[in-house]
Amino acid sequence: MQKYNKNNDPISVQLDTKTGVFFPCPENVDRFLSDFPYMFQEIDSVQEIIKSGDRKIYEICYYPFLTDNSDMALGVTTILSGTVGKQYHMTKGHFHERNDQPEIYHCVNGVGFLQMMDSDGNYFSAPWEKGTITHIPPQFAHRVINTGEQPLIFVAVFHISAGHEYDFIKDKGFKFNYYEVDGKPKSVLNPNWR
Ligand code: PAN
Ligand code: ZN
Repeated sequence: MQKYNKNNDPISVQLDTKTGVFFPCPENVDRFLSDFPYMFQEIDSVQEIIKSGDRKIYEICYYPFLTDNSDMALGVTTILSGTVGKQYHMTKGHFHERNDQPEIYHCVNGVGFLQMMDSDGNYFSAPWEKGTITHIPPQFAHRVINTGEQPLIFVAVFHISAGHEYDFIKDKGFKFNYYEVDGKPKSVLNPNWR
């Protein structure tokens, strides 16, 4: 995240849970397929999409609540519906740099799964729908999959100092990937895992 001024007064922000429009949005990040092609297993489909102009997979709006002695933040993520080949759209996924930093994710629209995994491969997948709130303990990587036909929108609450560590997931992936099989989501062991 960028550097922001501190504000010790209470602040309220507004989220439209149907559209994901969040106001005010001081920092918006779009993630395209070409930003994380390695997460998707069907290489021909990945190359075809990128060659024909790329595709936005999700966007995040970050809002920092910095005071003189605290650093809470919100991130509102909207994952567009779709698949790359048969693999559903998802976030990159990451660990936190700090090993004492949990996070709360709150699904406000759509359906899918929140995958969580520690570095030993202990793995959990929480089925998600509008209204599901999940506590992600420290030292668990987290990644969200949109398996529905609507945008999947979720609110993340975390400390900015938690940091993002993407390399482990980039190198090893998650233990399981989600594919559309006969119109339904199916979890399949990642052949590249370990
Ligand atoms: C979230 C994520 C956001 C995007 O705010 O950063 O959903 O996912 P990736 O960071 O994996 O691309 C969060 O977990 N913050 O800690
Ligand atoms: Zn996180």
